[in-house]
Amino acid sequence: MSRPLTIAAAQMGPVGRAETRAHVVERLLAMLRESAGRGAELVVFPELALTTFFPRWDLPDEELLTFFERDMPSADTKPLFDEAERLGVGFHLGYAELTPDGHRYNTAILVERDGHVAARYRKVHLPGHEEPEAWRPFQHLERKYFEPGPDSFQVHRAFGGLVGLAICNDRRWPETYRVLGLQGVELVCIGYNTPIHYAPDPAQDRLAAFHNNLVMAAGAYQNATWVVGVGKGGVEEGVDALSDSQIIAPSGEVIARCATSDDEVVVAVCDLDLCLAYKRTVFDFDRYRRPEMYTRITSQRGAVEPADTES
Ligand code: ING
Repeated sequence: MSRPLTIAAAQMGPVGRAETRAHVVERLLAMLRESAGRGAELVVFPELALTTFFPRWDLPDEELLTFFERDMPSADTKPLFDEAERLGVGFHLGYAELTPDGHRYNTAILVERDGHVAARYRKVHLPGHEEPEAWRPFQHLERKYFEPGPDSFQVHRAFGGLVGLAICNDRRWPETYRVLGLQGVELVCIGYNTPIHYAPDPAQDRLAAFHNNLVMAAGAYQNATWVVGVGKGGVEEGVDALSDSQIIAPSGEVIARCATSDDEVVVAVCDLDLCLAYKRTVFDFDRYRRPEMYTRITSQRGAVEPADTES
């Protein structure tokens, strides 16, 4: 038995501060068509795919709000929805959302092959800082510009399987995958915009690609799910961001990986039934997990005080 789903990771190169939505959508359409031409049924685009990574600047409100979408689709993005439906291809798209009642989220949607929005997720783990910090070479003001998503990680029936969404920093937290794994997830779509330089601890910079694969491969294997991680990378407005987009099997193996820091499509046939080979053996949660033993660590640190090198 197999349930093949052909997936494209549609990585983006830099998006300029002044790049129009229409021009970005043209780039997305080109990758959508290339993906469809190579048999893809689902195309995964990055986090905040429609704009530059604007949290790198401290912006006045009037400019800040130009980076948010009030409608999805909007007049600028509708061509993407229309072409996808014409091609019978679904897609994942990350963007900055401004809701009618004024809430601002870092959002991702999953659009099925018939054009309906099968899932919408708003980023739970917001990294960075709440106010501008002058010592940084660039800002990371997601915690100022976005509210944390109000909903947890949710699995949706789509593309013949069980699909979950997560965004960027979410991929670094094991809870993200386990909350989805406990719902039987078979595919996790994750867009990211990851500056390579991590100002609070530059020693981590050299490990950006290593950590990117580490967390997604671990999440995939430990929850018996496919993971598709897709970046917007390259030097964007002077800041070098990680590309390294990849399609990861439930085994934890990378079966397709981008090789550039530009707009690049990689495609793989992902058999969703491969998840069952792990869910029914090593990660048979009902048989082997011991949740009754975990409650002591779920929400609190251990009994021993963590080493406090500050003192
Ligand atoms: N970006 C980064 C990410 O989690 C970051 C922020 C970079 C956190 C490096 C820790 C280390 O990939 C977003 N947008 O979350």
